[in-house]
Amino acid sequence: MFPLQVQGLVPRPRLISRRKPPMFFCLLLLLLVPIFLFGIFVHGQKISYFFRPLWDNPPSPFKRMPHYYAENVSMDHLCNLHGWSLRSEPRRIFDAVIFSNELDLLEIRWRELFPYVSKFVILESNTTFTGIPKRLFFASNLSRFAFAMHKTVHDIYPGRVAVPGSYEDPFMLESKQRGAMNSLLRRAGISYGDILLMSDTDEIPSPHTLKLLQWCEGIPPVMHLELRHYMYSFEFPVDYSSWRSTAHIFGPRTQYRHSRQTDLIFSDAGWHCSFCFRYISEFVFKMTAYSHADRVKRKSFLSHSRIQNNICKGDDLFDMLPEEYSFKELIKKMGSIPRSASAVHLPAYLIENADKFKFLLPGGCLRPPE
Ligand SMILES: *[C@@H]1O[C@H](CO)[C@@H](O)[C@H](O)[C@H]1NC(C)=O
Ligand SMILES: *[C@@H]1O[C@H](CO)[C@@H](O)[C@H](O)[C@H]1NC(C)=O
Ligand SMILES: CC(=O)N[C@H]1CO[C@H](CO)[C@@H](O)[C@@H]1O
Repeated sequence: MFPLQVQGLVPRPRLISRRKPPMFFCLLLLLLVPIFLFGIFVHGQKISYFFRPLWDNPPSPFKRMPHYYAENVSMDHLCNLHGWSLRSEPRRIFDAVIFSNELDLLEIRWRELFPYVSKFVILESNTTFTGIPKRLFFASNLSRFAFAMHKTVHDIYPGRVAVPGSYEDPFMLESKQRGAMNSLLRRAGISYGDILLMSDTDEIPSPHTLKLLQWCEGIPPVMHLELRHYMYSFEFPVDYSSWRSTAHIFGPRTQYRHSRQTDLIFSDAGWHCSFCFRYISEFVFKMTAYSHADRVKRKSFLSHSRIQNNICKGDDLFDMLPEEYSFKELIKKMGSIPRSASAVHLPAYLIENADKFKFLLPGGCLRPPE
């Protein structure tokens, strides 16, 4: 009895649901397909970034060199721990940056590295990498850097303004400026055997890293510097992913670059503070001047209130997903960057002048417009 009842009951709902659905499904599809297509249209980049682990291969891994340091340990002992030996005299260090508009970070960088650097070499263009005319932020704020003028070699790169409507490849303009940096370095008097640091203004090697480069014999001729990556301020530590900056023993074949040059990377060698600006107007400038200006997909991305909101939440300014090559890493990094309350192991000049640089420290996320 019982099984029969079940058999009799089961087909009925099926019959009912067979007759009605077509109309209903058609309507549903009619609604969902455009929503789906619109979603792909609007979030195409996000979707493709989400599936990056499927379509992109990770770059070949770096070989991480251990880095030993503690306060007040002798240079001799530190060199030995790395398998190097102590030199009888220090190497000269040349710190070369192509400057955009990071005035505050440039000041922290130069104050922090001043005792170790022989020459600060700085190239500033009067256009951005995207071919937009740009004020000469460094040249018009020289008084702020007067303390380092006797060590500074500065030049202005005559940029070309992009013709409206034409496309200028920002990476092309960037590489031309790197070429100009090579001749500026020679003018600065660099010679074979000197240390040359190639980094962006916001990639700051730590003083104890420079001391090792200066004082140890046996360091590799080229190594990347693994920097702790921060976003907006030292309140938002992202990870240790920053690798582009390099330290070279200058030689006949050294060329100024900002890309992968060797498999060696020196661990925990400093700080990379991206978009660490004092004023909202500086964020807007950087977002449009930057080699990835194409990431500004909508005008609303440049709205001051949206930028301020994202800074305080630790959210991405371009509404993008992190560039990760495994789903595990991607999911770990999705969403806002968690805040840190630590201001330990930061540049000493920043801590000594904490009042002047509140915006870079915990609790300082609110930024004036300009
Ligand atoms: C630093 O080292 C020197 C000698 O190596 C020692 O005399 C001095 O007390 C040390 N200072 C601290 C703060 O440990
Ligand atoms: C940049 O400088 C060069 C050389 O001084 C000049 O010819 C050019 O007009 C300048 N461009 C802008 C956008 O100011
Ligand atoms: C602090 C300071 O002097 N800032 C100046 C830097 O240069 C710009 C012009 O490029 C001026 O507007 C700032 O006042």
